[in-house]
Amino acid sequence: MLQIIDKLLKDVENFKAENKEQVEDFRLKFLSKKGEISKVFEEFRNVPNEQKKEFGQKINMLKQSALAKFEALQNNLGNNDNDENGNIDLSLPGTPVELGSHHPLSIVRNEIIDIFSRIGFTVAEGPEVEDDWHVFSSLNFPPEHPARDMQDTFFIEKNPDILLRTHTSSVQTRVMEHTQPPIRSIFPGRVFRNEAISARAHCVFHQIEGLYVDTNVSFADLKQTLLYFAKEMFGTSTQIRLRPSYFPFTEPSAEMDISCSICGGKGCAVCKGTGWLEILGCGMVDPNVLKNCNIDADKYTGFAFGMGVERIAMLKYQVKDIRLFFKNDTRFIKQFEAAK
Ligand code: 2NL
Repeated sequence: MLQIIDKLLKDVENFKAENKEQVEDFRLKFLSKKGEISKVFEEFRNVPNEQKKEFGQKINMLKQSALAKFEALQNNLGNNDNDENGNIDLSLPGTPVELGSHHPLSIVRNEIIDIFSRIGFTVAEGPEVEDDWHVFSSLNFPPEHPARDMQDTFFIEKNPDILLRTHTSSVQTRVMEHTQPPIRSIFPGRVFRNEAISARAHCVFHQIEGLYVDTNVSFADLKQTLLYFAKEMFGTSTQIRLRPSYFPFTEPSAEMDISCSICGGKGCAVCKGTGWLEILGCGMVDPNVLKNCNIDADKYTGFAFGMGVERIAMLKYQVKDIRLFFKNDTRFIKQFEAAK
């Protein structure tokens, strides 16, 4: 029986087909219910137990090589674009390349970067694994501030000085430490918080912060810059309002709302009837922060702001669950914008 299998292996290997009929002959001879390989499988029953392993492997190999050969024969015929003289027809259309699409978070991030680039902001990036100084201490976080808590911050290997950044402000500190004003930059990046994952919160998300430091930078500059941003991002009829707030690194601080882009401010389900949507936090850079970064706080002032990219994308595209951005389900992510 081993000889039969070896012979069949050779026959399969040497089989040549020039047309569809011959490919079908191959299938009938080797792979059909009454074909040679089925016969070998039937014979297998009579093989003594101690030889079953060796025979079984051989028969399976024969079947696999016949299947592969069958596929190869079919492909050869299918892909044969040559004419009867063997010349290739170069006028045939090529196989189309399927284009991917941009992730909705990339689309929104690029749009925000674009809007601020048009008024002279540059882009800066920095490390995701940071030290306490750049994430907290330089930014005026008191030692006992709750954001430093294990419950909010991911620490690396029990070393309380090495952590995953909880905001991109650490990049601003790095830029200010090495650059004298004027500074006008935005800082996009991934940030990490030790939070339970839900429809509204994720432990990894994206921020874009902005910083403008120069002589005579005022709260009016902050308001005008953010009004320009809101109108570019959400439409020219968008209005903004600022509500007093608190951040350790800015004083005064505010939260900015835009008039609801869905109902235009009349009140709807998205803005919960208020007509306003909160989109970012901002304020005048606390002089302590400037001093910590070797910038003369008597000479210079600055404003800063920060926003969550997921929040803006959820508003823009009416996405109800933040987890959709991280699943990489192509049925979701291909809906937004085709790659160009
Ligand atoms: C928010 C609020 C904010 C900043 C971020 C900042 C950075 C430096 C100095 C001063 Cl280096 N401020 N960033 C300021 C105000 C608000 O983010 O809710 N973000 C999602």
